[in-house]
Amino acid sequence: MTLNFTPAGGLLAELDLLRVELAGPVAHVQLNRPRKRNAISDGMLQQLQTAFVNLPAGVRAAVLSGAGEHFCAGLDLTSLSESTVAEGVMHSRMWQGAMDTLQFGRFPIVSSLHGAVVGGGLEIASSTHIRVAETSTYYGLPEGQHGIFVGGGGSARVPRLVGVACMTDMMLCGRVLDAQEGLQRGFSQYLVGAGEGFAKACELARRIADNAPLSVFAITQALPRIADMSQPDGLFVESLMAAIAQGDEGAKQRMRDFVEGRAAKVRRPS
Ligand code: 1HE
Repeated sequence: MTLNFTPAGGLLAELDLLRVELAGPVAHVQLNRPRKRNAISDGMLQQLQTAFVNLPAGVRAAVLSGAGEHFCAGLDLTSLSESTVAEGVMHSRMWQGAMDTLQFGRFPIVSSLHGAVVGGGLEIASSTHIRVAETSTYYGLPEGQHGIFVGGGGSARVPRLVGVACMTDMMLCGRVLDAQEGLQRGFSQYLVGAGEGFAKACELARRIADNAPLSVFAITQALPRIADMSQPDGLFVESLMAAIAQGDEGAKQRMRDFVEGRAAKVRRPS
């Protein structure tokens, strides 16, 4: 699916390390530093957070992509100079804050992955809600080889996708997963051919934008928190969230539409 994107204006147009464009309820944010393989400097990280906080109120889903041959080469290693331990902690907290902005923001994000998705690039992808990978995609955590550790929420999010054992292998042994392994293990939910990722991500974002807002809120905000709770606590929160979502007038209309034969049925995949 192709959407008719137009460049965003105002503050969003000033973010020189990103490209931000809008098509109705769908926004597209692109990491736009291809000559450095979209390596994330502090300034770029701040721009990413600024973009997602400042997208217009009408945006209901976003696509995140990377310009050039790779999605993202991770942390800009030139910035990891002679920092002190205290600066290292604050730097990691800054990354974590930006990644929380993506995961727990106002709308779901579909990332369109290709080429290298490594280090902080994988932490960014892991903070999005749906990941579409092209066949060129590969996943790595070279932090282990660089003598450092993940710092952008990777230790919390990556094991929730692929498990602690897989992440340990990637970091200790330098294991790199290709697109097929990434799909099988849970890095991506979709695998598509070369050059097809952005269109697929747009199609999914457009579909997400049609969902009822409180249902989307429950899925993106309540679901990951419930998964972290004990089962009795999670079930209690689930009941509250279910009642809130179904009490919404939009949800009631959708259920009337189904009962009265106006809504689509669930079909077997073709
Ligand atoms: C960079 C970076 C970078 C490329 N920081 N400058 N991430 C990594 O350990 C990955 C390091 N990068 C690579 O392994 C490769 O560059 C890629 C596999 C991503 C791409 O390879 P390739 O052959 O397409 O490009 P290239 O020739 O290696 O790089 C092109 C330029 O981008 C080159 O600069 P130039 O001035 O010589 O042209 C590279 O130096 C530059 N470049 N990647 C800075 N990462 C919150 S904590 C997160 C911790 C981490 O993310 S650690 C993992 C860091």
